Amino acid sequence: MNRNVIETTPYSGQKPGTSGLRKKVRVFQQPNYLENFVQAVFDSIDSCQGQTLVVGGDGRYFNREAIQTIIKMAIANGFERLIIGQSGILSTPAASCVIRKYGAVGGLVLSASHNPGGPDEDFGIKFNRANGGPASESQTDSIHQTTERITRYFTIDAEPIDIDRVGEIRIHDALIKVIDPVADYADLMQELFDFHSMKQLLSGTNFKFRFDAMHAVTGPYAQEIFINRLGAPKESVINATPKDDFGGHHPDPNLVHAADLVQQVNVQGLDFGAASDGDGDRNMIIGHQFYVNPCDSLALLAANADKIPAYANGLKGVARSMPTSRAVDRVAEKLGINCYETPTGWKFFGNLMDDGRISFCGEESFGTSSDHVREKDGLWAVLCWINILAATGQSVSELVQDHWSIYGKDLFTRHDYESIDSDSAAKMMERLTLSLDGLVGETYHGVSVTLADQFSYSDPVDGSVSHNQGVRILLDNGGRIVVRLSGTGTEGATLRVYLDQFIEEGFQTDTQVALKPLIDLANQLIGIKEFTGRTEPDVVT
Ligand code: VG1
Ligand code: CO
Repeated sequence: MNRNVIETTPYSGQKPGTSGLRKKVRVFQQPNYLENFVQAVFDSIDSCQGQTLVVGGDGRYFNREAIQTIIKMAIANGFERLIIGQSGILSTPAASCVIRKYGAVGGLVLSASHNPGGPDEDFGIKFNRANGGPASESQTDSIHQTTERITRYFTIDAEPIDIDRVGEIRIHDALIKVIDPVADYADLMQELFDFHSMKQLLSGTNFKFRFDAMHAVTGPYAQEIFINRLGAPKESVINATPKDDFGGHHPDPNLVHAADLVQQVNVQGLDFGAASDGDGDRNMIIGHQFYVNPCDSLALLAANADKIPAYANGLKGVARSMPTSRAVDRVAEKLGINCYETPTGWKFFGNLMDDGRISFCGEESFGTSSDHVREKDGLWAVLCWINILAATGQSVSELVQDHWSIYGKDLFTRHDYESIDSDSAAKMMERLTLSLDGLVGETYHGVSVTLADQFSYSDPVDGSVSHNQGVRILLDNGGRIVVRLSGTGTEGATLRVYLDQFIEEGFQTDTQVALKPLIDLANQLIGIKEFTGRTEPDVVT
């Protein structure tokens, strides 16, 4: 094999964020930009020689070019087997499943998740390790350090590979397997759930369901699972063809961006609606005229896990990201299992699962999953709901309201301020952090601050410590304010303010109205208007 050693020079800023490296497509299209990062990933692996690498993505613009580049570099770096999703498609959870199933040393997932796609939009790349989960912080730090001093990368001369046909291609010593991106994942889902009763529900005439794939990666998965295997009518899956620009929309499953789905469910009187994001790891759950907050969804799934065959013997434990409401903690307490609180991002759940400490975990940002893979998994969450709906015969709203009547309700909202000036955002966070010590014991409209700190996480499995994972302000009336800057944006900074409050009655109250005093206090303590000039958030979830 003729391995070409190509000289290169570093780009600054190739630092993976909450979930991989995300930049504008045009940034990735600069000469050697992608190559530098991919080589740094390969250099972070002990040895690529003879190993298996999985490659796939959410089908967004630039995926195909990136895959051709990666194939040649992977072969030059000594990989012996490459597993590639047909047409470059692999949802994030499917990539995790395939890495685990075929004993790969890791995988490259090409996605910027729910961020828009197209020539002027976003691209991203993340490395998942042998357990199928996101690279650890220490590994992404080492990748970043390598990109800052990189001088060369390896590649070979080869014609573009046909990735649209399932089959095997040999180049030099490497075997390239183009696989059906759906089959392994769909088989895994079939092992976990009670497909028999779910099929009765979905193929019957009493239950109407709609899934919105948002022109993103889950279309083919949803068609195979819901329609082919579970017998749902064809019209159950909408926007099912992946497009490289997601049809010009944000493939982000929330009430704003999945408004069509919400309208169909409400106007047509459907029983259950769900949507997933660009790379298939997020989920939104709605019933008729009823929105399920993701924090509640996690708690409810944990409380009802005994109805799902794979989890019927009990959960080992649960975990949630720090900004996620404490609804699942209440379930864990009742079940007598541990509940872990981790920083934002899926990379912190992997160790807990590998160590057998947790079965379910989730984030407020529409992410829920279990130890069947090491990523969050949108369709898995939807299937959990269908399984529970089939087992109980209850509606979405009945299930949630029953849950609240047992556990109480954690009102939760997140306010995002997008594309704010990065320097102002940094100054605002600095000022807030410096003020924390003085906040404890202060009283605002009769409510006192009991704790104010920057969240640090000590991983109980490997002992690593992650500092500065977001500001927490706890109040003596059960309220909580969490503040952090996003690590997935590609333009300026995004401020996320998370607000939650536990209540034991009055569950029908409007969340924004009920949380208004907390929202006002947060705005005042953070100084949002003062530092950013903004008076209203851009997105409220
Ligand atoms: C956001 C969410 C976080 C999630 C991450 C990746 O990160 O808040 O909970 O894990 O996106 O999800 P940030 O740093 O912007 O808040 V995905 O579906 O975008 O890969
Ligand atoms: Co995603």
